[in-house]
Amino acid sequence: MAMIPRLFPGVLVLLLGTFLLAAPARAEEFEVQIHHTEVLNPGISPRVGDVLSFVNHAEIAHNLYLTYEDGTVVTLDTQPPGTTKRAMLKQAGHVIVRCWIHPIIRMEFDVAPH
Ligand SMILES: [Cu+2]
Repeated sequence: MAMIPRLFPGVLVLLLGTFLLAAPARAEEFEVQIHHTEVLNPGISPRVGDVLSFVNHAEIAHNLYLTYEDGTVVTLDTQPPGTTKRAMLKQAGHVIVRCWIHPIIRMEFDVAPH
């Protein structure tokens, strides 16, 4: 009977260790600022599952879209001044961010596998 209390903490530590090893890496969020004619690339190195939050610092609306390497396009819809749009990165590989309204806007980065 006295063995059970002594074993119990050990089992808990084992369970906790298994849980920590099995837990997926936490997703990160990267902030990207948009101005009138450019998206400021902060030199991000995101992974699949991470989130990019685009903050519109311009006094004009933008409508950003992401193009993945396989041609998949994700549109973030119209983004009025002062608003933030978030995009969760779905695929590894090269991604290009452009604006439907202002073709001069362009930002590129690579997404690492999770
Ligand atoms: Cu724009």
